[in-house]
Amino acid sequence: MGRRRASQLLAGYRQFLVGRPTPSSHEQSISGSYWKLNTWRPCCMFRVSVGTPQASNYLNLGKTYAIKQRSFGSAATDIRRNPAFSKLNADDISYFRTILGERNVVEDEDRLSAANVDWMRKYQGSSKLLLLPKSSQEVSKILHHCNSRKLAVVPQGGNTGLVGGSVPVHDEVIINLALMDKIVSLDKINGILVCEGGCILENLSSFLENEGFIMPLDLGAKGSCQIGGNISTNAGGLRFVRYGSLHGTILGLEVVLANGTILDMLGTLRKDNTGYDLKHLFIGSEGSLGIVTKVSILTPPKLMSMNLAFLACKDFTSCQKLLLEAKRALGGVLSAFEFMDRHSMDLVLSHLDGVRSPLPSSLYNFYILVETTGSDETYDKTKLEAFLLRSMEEGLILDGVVAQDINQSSSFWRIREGISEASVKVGAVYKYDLSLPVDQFYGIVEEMRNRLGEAAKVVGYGHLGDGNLHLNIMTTRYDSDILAQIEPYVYEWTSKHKGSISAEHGLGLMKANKIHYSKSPETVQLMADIKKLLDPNLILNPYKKILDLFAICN
Ligand code: FAD
Ligand code: 2HG
Ligand code: ZN
Repeated sequence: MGRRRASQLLAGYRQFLVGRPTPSSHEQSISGSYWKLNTWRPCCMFRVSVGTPQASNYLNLGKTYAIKQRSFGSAATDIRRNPAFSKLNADDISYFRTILGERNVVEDEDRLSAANVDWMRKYQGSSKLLLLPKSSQEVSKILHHCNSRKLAVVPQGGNTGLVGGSVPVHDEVIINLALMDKIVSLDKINGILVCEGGCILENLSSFLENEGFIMPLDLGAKGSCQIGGNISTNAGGLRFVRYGSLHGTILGLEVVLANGTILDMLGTLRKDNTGYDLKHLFIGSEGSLGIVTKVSILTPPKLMSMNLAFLACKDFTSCQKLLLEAKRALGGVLSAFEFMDRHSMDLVLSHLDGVRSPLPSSLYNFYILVETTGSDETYDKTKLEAFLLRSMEEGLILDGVVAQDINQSSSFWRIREGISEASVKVGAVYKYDLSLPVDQFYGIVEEMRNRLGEAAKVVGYGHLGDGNLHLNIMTTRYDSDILAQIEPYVYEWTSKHKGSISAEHGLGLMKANKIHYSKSPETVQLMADIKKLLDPNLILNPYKKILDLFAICN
């Protein structure tokens, strides 16, 4: 892009501060500094049919156990029920009623059918019981009972997970923390929030923003996902590039173990080197080691100025160079660097109502969203301007626009955050969430597109700033021939390029038997030993995470 176009773009540029909509006024106020991205609730957005699995195979997991499974998009949808687990009986139900009360022991079919199926409507269980505890003590009593009776359980949060981890495979008892949604405390000097595990992420964000802080994580599912679910999946999301992993921002946890022990690790200290830092075991453990009931989290201060640029690039090399340039030029104010290809844009424009491209004159090969968040309006603006100008002069950016107000910024984010929602509207979607070195990032998308030809729509998007690619492959219905062309190719490719087959979504049911692509046998064995130590009866979220555990332990 020449200097003329660059100056046209920058002429339209101005710093924007947005006011917090209050119940009485939705006016944006220049004196305010509140920023809110879209608040849509993904669970309510759509329902799709997923087709019927047509093939099955037997997966041999070592000498000790053979598990029958059907496989679509890695979904092990027909795993044999572990015969060691008991079946629920009337005495169990009565006991749960005595500790939780009648209302919070749910057997209602409609409520159960919603809790039995995941957000994509791809994984479905047949649980007969949903429990809604109101305190850690109630969770403890439930687990103590389930453990002594060998009743399998599945911890469930907002049920927005994308790997089938949050729904039962068979008749596991569902324990959902939705009623444990209290804020316990906020240290306003240090920004340390303590809350219960069932708090909805967006509610925590709103609470904190009123108090001058923000949550260090933000994701498209914020209106439904729970902080306990975020921690259990070690969710990444849109602010990771700035605030890093939950392994860094979580200061403490309270966790209830399989036998009902309440493990108090709810520290609020930044530094504490007394013994092993066990909370890290539970961050990302996907409900397989314990139920996260309370959380202590370090929250950054809310900063006053935010800018969002929506940029177009001609090729992936330009996107890569732009990332380096953004890190160099924007340094500490860079708060998001998100990426999507033209196929992702096309998908969103075709499937989501009311979405328009901010750069409508052309469909470009690649799009990047660059967000800055800082405390000095003039300084931040100068930095962004210099970055945009230089990048345009170097030809890294073909076209671009900077949001002028909160509506524009919300509409830019809607495109990026709407890709998941659009992907499931096609019919069947095979989702891969890969960590890759940035120079290898887009190679697998092109390879899959060539490999599948007209048979599927292949889109690539994600958190380029973190080296996290979302590869989504869509067809009108699930098909074993398509799957055979995708897997194990994608996993082998990722492993060969020293990537990870799960950057942020976890293994869940989808990748329960794929861990070896990213972890050594010795590492997996130690994980199995830890699981056996903490959950000897394997009641917590069985058949997920590391399917081999099931084999190893039986
Ligand atoms: P659930 O889906 O209910 O559960 C997820 C896992 O955690 C399950 O294994 C479950 O057993 C376990 N679990 C839940 N609560 C607890 C608890 N209290 N204790 C122990 N285990 C528990 N993920 C990202 O990382 N980054 C993103 O940017 C992102 N964007 C998304 C956008 C959309 C539109 C959608 C639908 C999903 C997105 N996700 C993203 C995936 C998902 O939202 C996250 O994994 C989220 O952290 C899951 O939280 P949840 O409360 O819905 O957990
Ligand atoms: C995102 O970054 C989420 O939008 C979802 O992690 C990715 O749906 C997906 O594949
Ligand atoms: Zn993501």
